Amino acid sequence: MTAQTCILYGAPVDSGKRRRGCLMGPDAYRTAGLAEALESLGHRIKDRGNVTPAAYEAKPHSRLHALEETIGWTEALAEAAQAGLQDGLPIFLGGDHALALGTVLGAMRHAQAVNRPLFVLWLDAHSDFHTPATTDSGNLHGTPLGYVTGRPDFHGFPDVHTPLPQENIAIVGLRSVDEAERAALQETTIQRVDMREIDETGIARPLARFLDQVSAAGGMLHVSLDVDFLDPSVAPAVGTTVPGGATIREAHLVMEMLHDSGLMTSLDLVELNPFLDERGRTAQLMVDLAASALGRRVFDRPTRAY
Ligand code: B3U
Ligand code: MN
Ligand code: MN
Repeated sequence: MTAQTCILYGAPVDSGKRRRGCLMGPDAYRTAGLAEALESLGHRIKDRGNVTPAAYEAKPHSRLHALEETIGWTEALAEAAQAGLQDGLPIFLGGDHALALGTVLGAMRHAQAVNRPLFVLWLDAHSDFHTPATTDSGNLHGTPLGYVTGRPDFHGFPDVHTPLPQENIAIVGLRSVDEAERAALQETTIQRVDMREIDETGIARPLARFLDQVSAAGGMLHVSLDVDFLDPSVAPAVGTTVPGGATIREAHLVMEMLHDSGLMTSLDLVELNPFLDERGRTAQLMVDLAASALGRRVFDRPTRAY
């Protein structure tokens, strides 16, 4: 296994929705031993502490929750992601999914600077494809994929100069998609793997298809893991529980395949709300999944096609 330099950034973003608690995520991951787990796999760990949002002035909005704060986070996290990618494999300890407005933007800037295509694997019950104009909830954690693909109405956010190509995105684990998102997604070439497809074919097949595409293009791969990708019976520490999610075994298999592919270049761990956890079990599971993505395994085995 190749040793990596893993760069940890706490991203205590809690502005992407109304229910509070994700700001405690970075502390929970550190308490659950993320750095130690990755270190024991032979990696070098640099913990750069917590990112803080760029200065902002909050204004009252009738529809969008904490818009200015989320813009401040987007600016700061895009810079952190760019800096982290220059030095190793950045891992963002969230924080809610609004943090990905910044981390994916930073990864896009980095990929452009090194002249490589960027791919995004979105492991989530939701499609997070809203724009500020289409969201019913006003919660900006439901918008990052809309933002990075260049959808309109992200006023005040950093400009997305070159949008992420739709065909470079796969969303896996879908089971809660709003009508406006569904209509917009169906007009795109974003790869959508819902729970029905996972039940019918297993999770390995669609994932292998996507990883082959990343590999063939010589791409970088940003992975965004939302706690609600998992079934709430095994990962209760999340505000937006949707039954019928991935099992622990499916999630580990995804992470193990990511490791075997050698393609992952940055990782978000998002939506952990430690206030809702049961004796730390969700934080621990997320740490274990990160460890699988960085090479933890029961036995070595030859790489094989799926
Ligand atoms: N699509 C809904 C629900 C949602 C999106 N992301 C999460 N929940 N975690 C919305 O509010 O945009
Ligand atoms: Mn999400
Ligand atoms: Mn979600």
